[in-house]
Amino acid sequence: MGINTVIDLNKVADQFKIAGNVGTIEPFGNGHINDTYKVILSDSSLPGFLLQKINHHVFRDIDGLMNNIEKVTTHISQKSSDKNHALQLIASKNGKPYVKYEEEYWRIYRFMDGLQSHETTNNLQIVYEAGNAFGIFLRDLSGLPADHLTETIKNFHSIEFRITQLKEASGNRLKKYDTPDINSFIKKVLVLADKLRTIQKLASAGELPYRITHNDTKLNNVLFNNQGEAKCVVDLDTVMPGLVHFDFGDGVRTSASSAIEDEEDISKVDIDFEKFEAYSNGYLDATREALMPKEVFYLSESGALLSLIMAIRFLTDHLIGDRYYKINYQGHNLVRAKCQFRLAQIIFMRKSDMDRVINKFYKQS
Ligand code: ADP
Ligand code: GN1
Ligand code: MG
Repeated sequence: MGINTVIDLNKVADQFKIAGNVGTIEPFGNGHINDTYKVILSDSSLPGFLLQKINHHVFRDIDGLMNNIEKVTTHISQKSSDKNHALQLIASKNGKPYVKYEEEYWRIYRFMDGLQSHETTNNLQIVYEAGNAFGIFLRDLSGLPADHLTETIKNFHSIEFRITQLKEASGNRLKKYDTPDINSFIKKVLVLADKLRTIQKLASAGELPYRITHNDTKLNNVLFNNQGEAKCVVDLDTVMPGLVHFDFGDGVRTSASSAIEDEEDISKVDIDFEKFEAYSNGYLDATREALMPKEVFYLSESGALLSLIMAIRFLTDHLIGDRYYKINYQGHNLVRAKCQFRLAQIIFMRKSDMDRVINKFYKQS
């Protein structure tokens, strides 16, 4: 019997301090890395829980990871005026933030009843709110020194590291991938990567500050109420020292795109400028005072950078046989890579238009 049967999941949930009897445990969410379940209590009028199996092939230092999450949730909850919507870990019966059960690692959060995430949206209020929520997240955590957190995945958004990984994967790939179209695709990706090295170079030279950033600012990592107000930022596994460009860029990639992340019809892939305006407005409303002008100056390059990093990561995973991301079908990672590459190209071409928008909202108070 596999670990993910109902019986095993009940045994896992039983390791935590849950007030009430567990009724059902159902798969939940659309994450590419961890396995997430909703724990519903027998008395369904009581709030439920969110159970997660942490992917320990991706997150190698589980102690360091959970230590980060404890520090971040505590800090945010202290800052928040809305404690009801602050993300809260539930301790194990041994008082630990996670449990090791049959060689897998598990944790539980309080379930945020009445809130929902969106995979994509055309509602500009939701886009504004997503930008604003991630901006507030960055601002709130600016009071916590960046070196207090462990780097949960080394070089996570380093373009140089991702290029090296792609070149290695390309060099070691199986014969079946040795097609002219994949070769020309890899070449095009590397050409654009070469044009997007500035942000990292400046950071390495100490000209852009490392802060505590979220590093996975996808739209579906914000929970909203029924009025479209952002109430809670989730998915804290990659919260660690980073650049504001990683957060703003990944937000643009997901919240301001006109297509889903794995759109097969490349002609549908575009940046939606109304959404870009709304996201920038929301983000800068929260961070205007916290950011240095130099950080703001390079925000317009970050959407292309993060889309390209994602294209490289998906392409690399495709070439090594889909070992990192969950896939729904054969070739899924290549479809994702092509979509993200197209998005990166388009955003790169519209850099000066983006600059104008960012400047407008930066100067507006
Ligand atoms: P993954 O790392 O796999 O993306 P997440 O932590 O983002 O996992 O959780 C998956 C989804 O579950 C999120 O997109 C969000 O919709 C939902 N979610 C996460 N945490 C909570 C919570 N505490 N309460 C309610 N829903 C949540
Ligand atoms: C992964 O876990 P999830 O689905 O929120 C990935 C992110 C990517 C994202 C692309 C730890 O995020 O970096 O941006 O997929 N997380 C990790 O959809 O690699
Ligand atoms: Mg997530």
